[in-house]
Amino acid sequence: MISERVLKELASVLGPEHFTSRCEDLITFGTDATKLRFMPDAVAFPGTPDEISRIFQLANQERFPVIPRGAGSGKSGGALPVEGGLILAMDRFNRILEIDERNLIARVESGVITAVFQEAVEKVDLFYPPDPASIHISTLGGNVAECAGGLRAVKYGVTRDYVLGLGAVLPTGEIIRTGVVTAKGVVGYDLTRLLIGSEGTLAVVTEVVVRLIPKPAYRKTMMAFFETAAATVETVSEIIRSRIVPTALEFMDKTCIGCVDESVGLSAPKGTGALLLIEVDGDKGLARKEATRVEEICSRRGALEFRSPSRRKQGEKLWEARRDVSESLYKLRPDKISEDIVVPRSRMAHFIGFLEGLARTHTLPMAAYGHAGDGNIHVNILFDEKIPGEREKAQTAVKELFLKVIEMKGTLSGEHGVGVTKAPFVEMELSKPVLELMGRLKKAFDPNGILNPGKIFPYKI
Ligand code: LAC
Ligand code: ZN
Repeated sequence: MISERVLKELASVLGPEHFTSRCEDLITFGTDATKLRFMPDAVAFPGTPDEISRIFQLANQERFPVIPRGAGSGKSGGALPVEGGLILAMDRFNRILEIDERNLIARVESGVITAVFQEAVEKVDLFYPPDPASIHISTLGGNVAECAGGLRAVKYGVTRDYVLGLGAVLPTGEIIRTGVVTAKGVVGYDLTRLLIGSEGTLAVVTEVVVRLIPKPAYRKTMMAFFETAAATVETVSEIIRSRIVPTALEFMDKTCIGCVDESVGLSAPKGTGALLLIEVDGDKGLARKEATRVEEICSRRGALEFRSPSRRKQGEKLWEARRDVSESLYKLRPDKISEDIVVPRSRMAHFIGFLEGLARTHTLPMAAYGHAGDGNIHVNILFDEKIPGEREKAQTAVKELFLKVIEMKGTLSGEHGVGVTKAPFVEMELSKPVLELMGRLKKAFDPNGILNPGKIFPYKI
């Protein structure tokens, strides 16, 4: 609990309009896309790195947790105040500082919504590819914290592949810059990469320097329906093997198709077990050739139907429907655990077979969709908390899922991070010396453990 005296001091650092400890204001800041709930003691809306630094000085002195928060769209609970404390809402860091068209670099504050930034760079014919499904809500700071991926990662890579440098405040109060504002730079340790994906546990990012690329001249969306999920992912493996790298190569099983169908009208052919949503982009001639080859592979693999919407708007509607899959699954059950495991792309069919078995054993509805081109599948286990035993059943299924993923030399998280939800499982993937080294790094950044405690590590550090 933060004492009344300290709350008053915080209010004076921030100004009363940028600080609240009123219970009714706090509730929304205690939850995120995991739908787990905790209660912070207060919320601060800092406006400058200097204010964040002063908050940290106070937090070290009084030993209260500080939890940075972007839009709260995280899926592993990274922004949750699990031990109470002060939420640092980064909403006021909302300016695009510079789009440098001569150097193809942009500087942007961490609270800017990713889609807003993308639109701004696309206006000048440039491109910032990372596109998490939450793109219309999530912020660049949140994307950096989690090293967000997204639909286009298969061709363009993830957040870390675009970030050149950061402006940040350390939990010990120093205001720092990491990396460069040039196309290259190798001076010193790569702290930029260390902070990317550190889930808000090492520093608070205030500014992001990213590289931009030219906007692709042409885009083409395609959709292929298959009888079985296994046939669908085998097609993905073949596309990858054929040295075609689509912009996006997304998979949706029958359950997911059913959930988005109402809003988008997919009218899947009879007997559909799963579909692929594919985009190619780049030079028009080359992209069209790739599209033809993708179509050939799909039909060779027995696609029930292959479509390629001629109008741009129709294609966009399909991608928006894809972005809505996660939320739309709540139509089936009020609760779900959504995972984001990754397996080798060549072994996806084997993995899908395992998932079908898992659903049968645990008699819970499960839905799988996601970035098949990366081997990154969102496994959703649906349940109803109110039905006795269902949550426990879902948790047992998660444990079995993770065991399988590790056995397949996969990883527990491709893009959502460890946060709170995967912390109990992290030792399945990370060895003791690795986790201990991470603990020592955390201590070096944050000796008093005030920044975002209770995340990543399965034990208190
Ligand atoms: C998606 C999110 C859940 O791809 O990562 O829909
Ligand atoms: Zn995803």
